[in-house]
Amino acid sequence: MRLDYLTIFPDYLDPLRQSLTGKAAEGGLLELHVHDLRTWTHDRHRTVDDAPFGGGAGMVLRPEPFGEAFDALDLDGATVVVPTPSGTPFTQALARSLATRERLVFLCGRYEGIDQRVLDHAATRAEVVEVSLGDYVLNGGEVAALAVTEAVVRLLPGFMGNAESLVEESHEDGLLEYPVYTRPASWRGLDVPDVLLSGDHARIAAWRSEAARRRTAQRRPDLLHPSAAATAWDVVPAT
Ligand code: 6GU
Repeated sequence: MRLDYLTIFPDYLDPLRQSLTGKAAEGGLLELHVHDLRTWTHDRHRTVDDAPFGGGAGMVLRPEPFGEAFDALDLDGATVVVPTPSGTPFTQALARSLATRERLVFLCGRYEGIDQRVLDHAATRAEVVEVSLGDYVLNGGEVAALAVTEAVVRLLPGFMGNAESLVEESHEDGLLEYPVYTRPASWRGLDVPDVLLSGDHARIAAWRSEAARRRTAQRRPDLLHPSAAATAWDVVPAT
């Protein structure tokens, strides 16, 4: 898979070179290309933004540098991913879908956003997906692009050593993950649930499935009953 990032803060994406994504790039599973959007400016100040037409606060990223970048990077056939709080919610299902693409191009916005025509134009040359990590506001798309990248790349065949840990984890089955424990069996007066020490694999599986259900009902009722979505995040329970 080839990944391109257009950003005015290329250093923000340095973490891609580290840890598992960095290894995957070194091993040839990934090709990473981080581009400074200012590469495609021509004025002395390398201007990328301007005031919004119609007035209002903040600045908007101008279309021309993106247009030149699209031409230089040959966008055709790629999937363009635009992190924005007004995007469609990024989910494990969307991560799985993006993991099937040959090439993702991330457009990282800053300020009030990217001129809408950038997205409209890109949509004539590529598939465009606007994604949001959740209902809160980040300063720009870079951190979100890192999050999306990590969620997608770990699903690529050959990325993870242990494919089973992929199947067992939160959201793969539509539920949150059950609590996990390791040694010691007793620690600071807190004991690991007996059933996990029993060696009875059927009972362990039943306990885990019930624990996952209980946790999901408490923390994310919307996952069990989609109509509960509106109230799901109003409170943070103690446990
Ligand atoms: Cl994907 N981008 C930005 N800039 N802010 C966000 C977000 C994305 N998701 C939540 N807040």
